[in-house]
Amino acid sequence: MSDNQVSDILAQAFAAEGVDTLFTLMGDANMYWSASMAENQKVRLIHARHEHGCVAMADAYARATGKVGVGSVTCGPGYTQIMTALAMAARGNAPVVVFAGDAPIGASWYIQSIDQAPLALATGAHFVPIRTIDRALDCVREAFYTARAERKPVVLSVPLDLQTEEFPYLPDYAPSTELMPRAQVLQPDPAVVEEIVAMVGEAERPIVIGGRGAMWSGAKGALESLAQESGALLATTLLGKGLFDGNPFALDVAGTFATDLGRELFAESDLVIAAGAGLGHYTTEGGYLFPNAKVVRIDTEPKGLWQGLRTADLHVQADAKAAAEAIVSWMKEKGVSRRGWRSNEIAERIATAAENPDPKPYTPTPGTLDPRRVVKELDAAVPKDWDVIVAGGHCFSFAMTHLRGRQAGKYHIPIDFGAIGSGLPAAIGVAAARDNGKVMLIDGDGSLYQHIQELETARRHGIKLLICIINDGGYGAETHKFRAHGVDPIYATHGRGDLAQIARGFGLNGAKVTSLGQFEGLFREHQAQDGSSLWDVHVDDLIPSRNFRRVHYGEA
Ligand SMILES: Cc1ncc(C[n+]2csc(CCOP(=O)(O)OP(=O)(O)O)c2C)c(N)n1
Repeated sequence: MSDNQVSDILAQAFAAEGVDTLFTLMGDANMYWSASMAENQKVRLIHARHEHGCVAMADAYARATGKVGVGSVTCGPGYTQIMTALAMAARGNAPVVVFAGDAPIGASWYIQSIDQAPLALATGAHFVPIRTIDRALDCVREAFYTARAERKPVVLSVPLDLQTEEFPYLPDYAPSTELMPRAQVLQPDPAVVEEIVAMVGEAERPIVIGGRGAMWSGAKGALESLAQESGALLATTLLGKGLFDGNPFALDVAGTFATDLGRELFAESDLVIAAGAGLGHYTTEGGYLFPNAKVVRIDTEPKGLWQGLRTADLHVQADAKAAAEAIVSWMKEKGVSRRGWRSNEIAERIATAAENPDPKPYTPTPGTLDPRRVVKELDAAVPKDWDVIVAGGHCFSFAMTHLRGRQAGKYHIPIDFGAIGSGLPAAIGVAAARDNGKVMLIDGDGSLYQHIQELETARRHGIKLLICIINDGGYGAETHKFRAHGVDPIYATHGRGDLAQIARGFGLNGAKVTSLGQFEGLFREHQAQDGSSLWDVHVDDLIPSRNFRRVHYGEA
């Protein structure tokens, strides 16, 4: 293979950006570059079976590592397949670069040509077209710079005829990392800190919410001290789940997936301090979760209007940890220390709710299981240091409500665009990032079927996954909505099939689970075996989750 063809020089530049893993599906417009990444640059290639998988894997890899995730697709139909994954990465602020081969610019007609830019832009991705060899390396740098600096997906569009030309210059590539402004800790304005301390001094029932930004800033300890000093309870956004696990005053997730107790206490709250948390639609239940609270929002990029909502009464433009520390130190200076919510009684109520977040009794239909008990048993059987990917429709609610005791950053939730189907690709991306065989996917049967072909990818690459499918025999989210509206759920019911057998057909281990008490044994078997395992867990499609009962069935 030559080493000064444009495709080789571009591969060199990608390697200089620190790329060590590439998720690709090859065609005319990206195959030589992909091969050069593997052969000349010694990058690990993971060959997906559908282009959606390439980008969804790169997205999950990026979120799990904090590095830029790189995917690649060929032109035309290879490219149009990735729209959902690009939109997900854009909504989730994932730094991803997609090397998208493009039709030859020198051709009068090409069967696979399509205008790539508007498609990328519509998803929220940035678009960088290479159109001359002179600027090819500048374009790679811009793509990586934008992905890193703006935390978004970038499509680097590279016509196939340019790639096969000789590169006429001495390759001289300065990676985007050399241009990145050094990360700095944004300190809060002391006048704003003073205002917050005055608010804390008057609050009786404050709650501190930590989100993904708080996790990134390492603010856990500082926010726990702030809550301690101000007598506050703690909660997280969905993406921050786990941040305060173990703290006796932590309510788990705020918003749609909150426990009944969490909702009750939020309704009584008179001050919410949110750090690194968007306070969007789901976290605040469209603005109705804490109607009586004054709201302070700490963020490096404050947004007064977000998802159509007024997010806060007072904004602090600062790093979450720095702001929490500054507030606590000013409280000490002023002698402000509050008892607020903090009592043994509240801690006991929180512990009881955590033990059994949804106690409503149901008797499962014979041959099926209560999905709540399934998730709790699974949670107990799988060690807490494992990464867990949660996807699917209705079953997502069970998992997010009943999984406990895992640190923030261990949960991976590929649902930013409200799309099903990305659980398996995301699990492969996380597994590639971790390389430790400690990755579990919890997904629905409908979601799995959308990209079931990636089971073969996992097998072929020797990726060890534990896949637990909450199989309710159809599109549970839809069957429950149909039932709640008096419509026959038959249209969303497909039958449970034999997923264990299908998994075996792909070369994985497969087990059907129709009784409780099996997960510990199955887990030991999984650990002892090579390769991935799929557990097809038959659950009752008649048992609605707590939030579906509330949102769709009108239960109080
Ligand atoms: C890409 C995409 N197609 C369709 C939908 C609509 N949808 C939402 S939930 C759902 C059912 C998912 O079924 P499954 O993964 O088995 O989870 P369950 O709801 O049964 O727990 C569907 C089809 C969607 N959100 N995304």
